[in-house]
Amino acid sequence: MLLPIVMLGCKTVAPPEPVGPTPSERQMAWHKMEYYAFVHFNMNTFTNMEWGTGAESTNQFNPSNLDVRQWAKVAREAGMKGIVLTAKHHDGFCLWPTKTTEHSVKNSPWKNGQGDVVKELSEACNDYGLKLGLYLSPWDRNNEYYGQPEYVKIFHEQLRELLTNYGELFEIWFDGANGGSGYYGGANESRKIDSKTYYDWERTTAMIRKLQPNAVIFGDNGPDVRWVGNEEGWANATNWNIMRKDEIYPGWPRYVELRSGHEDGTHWLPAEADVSIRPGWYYHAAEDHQVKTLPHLLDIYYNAIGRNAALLLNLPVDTRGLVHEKDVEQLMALKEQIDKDFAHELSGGQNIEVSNTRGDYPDYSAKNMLDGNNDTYWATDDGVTKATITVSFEEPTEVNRIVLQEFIPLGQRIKKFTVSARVDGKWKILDEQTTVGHKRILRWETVLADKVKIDILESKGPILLSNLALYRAPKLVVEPIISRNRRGLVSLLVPDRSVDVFYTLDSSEPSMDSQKYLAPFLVEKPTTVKAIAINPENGQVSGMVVKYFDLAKNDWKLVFPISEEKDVIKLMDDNPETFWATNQKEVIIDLGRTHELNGFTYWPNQERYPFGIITHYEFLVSEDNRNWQPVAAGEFGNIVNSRIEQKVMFHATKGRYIKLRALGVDGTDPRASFAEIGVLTQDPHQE
Ligand code: FUL
Repeated sequence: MLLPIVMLGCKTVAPPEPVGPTPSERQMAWHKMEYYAFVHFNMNTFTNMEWGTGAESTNQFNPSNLDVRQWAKVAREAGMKGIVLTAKHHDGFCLWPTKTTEHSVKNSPWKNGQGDVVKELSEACNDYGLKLGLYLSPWDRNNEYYGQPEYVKIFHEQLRELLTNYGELFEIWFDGANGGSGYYGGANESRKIDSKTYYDWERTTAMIRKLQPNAVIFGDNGPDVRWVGNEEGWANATNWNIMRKDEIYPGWPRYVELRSGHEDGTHWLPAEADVSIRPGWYYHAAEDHQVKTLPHLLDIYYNAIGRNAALLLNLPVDTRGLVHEKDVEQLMALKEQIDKDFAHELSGGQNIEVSNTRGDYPDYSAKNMLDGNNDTYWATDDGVTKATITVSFEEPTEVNRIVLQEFIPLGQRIKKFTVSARVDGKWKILDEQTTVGHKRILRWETVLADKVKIDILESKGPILLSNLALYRAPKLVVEPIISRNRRGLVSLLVPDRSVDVFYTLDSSEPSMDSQKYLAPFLVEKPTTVKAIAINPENGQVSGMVVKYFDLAKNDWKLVFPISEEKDVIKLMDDNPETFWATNQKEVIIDLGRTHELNGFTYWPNQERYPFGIITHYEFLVSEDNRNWQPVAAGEFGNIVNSRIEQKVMFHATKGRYIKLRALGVDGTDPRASFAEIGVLTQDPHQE
């Protein structure tokens, strides 16, 4: 290869040679996007499914108020750079009026069959400065020809329509789920295909390259972007952009390797981390209370983008055709916090020293890491694979974040590094890590340092860094999570332990003058706990959280059914995230002694795929476990769609034993499930 040679006095300084595989231009453009939205919106939205069978009627697709501009506005305001839409999911329904099948919007009541969701979104993305990507499921549970060569033609034709009619696309998304049971034009059978050969991937790729040369192709094995190996939104701390691609095929089960890449990879194949803001990919009203919290979303951000992966965050658009208010709220909370975390860069105006600079030439100087331009970089001499970068502050400075970026157009190199700070004259290692790649972000507890240094300990070649940035993120101030264990011990937890928590037990508003939370405390009697979090540094106060606890369950015993299973405790451990299920349709609990009871509570199963949710109940009370008094019976209205705690009040009745009987259970599973049962000796609303 002929390299341009720079003359410097009598010295020549050649640019570094690439190391290993390098990204294509389209991959580089994609790397810069980092954060974009997934939208799962399709037939499943209306059938309340995650995977439709393909037997759905086109009449079922009928959003009441579809507004793709709202999606685009939300994505834009959230700081995302694009949207990937499920143009067709496994059930085969097409969101555009395709010529290839009748199973599309053109036969739906929405806009009298005149609508085209893909077109509308492509226009909205244009207007909001977003890029558009499309998900086209190879698996099609509706199409009668699925499994035969005929379907592959249809699939390719669908792809052609999408690639030609909707402007520039940045990503084509192919899912790994392939083949299995389905409707298949009424055959209702199971069909198997060979995911390596059936779809003619070579032809598929060639068509995309020809019609959308700038679009990256996502698939388990790329060819441009790989799956990160989980649907939780995180990559491994060690994450290479390269993989031994020829070993991988759609459905490849070596998830651990997908999370970390291959150090000896043969192809550039970076990871995209996909995760939904709710448990499901599609909208289910039952999950309205399960939108991910800010601390959870922040962890996703740092463990995906901060670990050299792109983040594809899913918004399950609802049956109206809108991103739900609760999702919008959390997205904006994430944006606000990220903006705060990276508000002030600390190293920019400071003195930066490096142990080696390529040819001592200014084009490769350390300053290039601080110029906010990722096309310039600091580089070391050939053969120099260890180096130290030291940032000296004019005065001791608080710091708790670092962002590092390699100049990846010439390959990913760094294998091991540490970050240290000089605190009170002593060096302290803050973190030891492996890869950097396009972007690595590290978090640690705030230190007051006059110097920060990065020791690169191992690299595959000369070191090339385009960005180094230090930050002092503020403390995360969010509402405490109030929980009680079976023994009655109440904890008030916040993610940042240096944030103070104050609480009251007498229903008064908590403030800085209230009791400060130091350790779990006992709440055995009916009590309302109110709590806030306060940042001791600046007095920032979180929202207030209120939780009512009735009797603690320490002395409770399950007396029917008699079970040796250790999980039985989960129906009365004060933790609705855990559950117990039984074939018996009733449970009897001994409360340990007689109480005056005024009501009971029932938490339905909180699993992603719940079963055994009680829809119709009877509740009985007894003093002796023989003579039972029915005190309440009825329906838990809408419990399947909204899986929140149910509270039922009844006339004050004395009793030591309680019986909850399931008169109706949702679904076909023979069991009834109980995430939590409680009693009310007071009306929590009267508190
Ligand atoms: C999965 C699919 O099967 C899910 O339904 C969803 O689309 C997700 C993003 O990919 O594998």
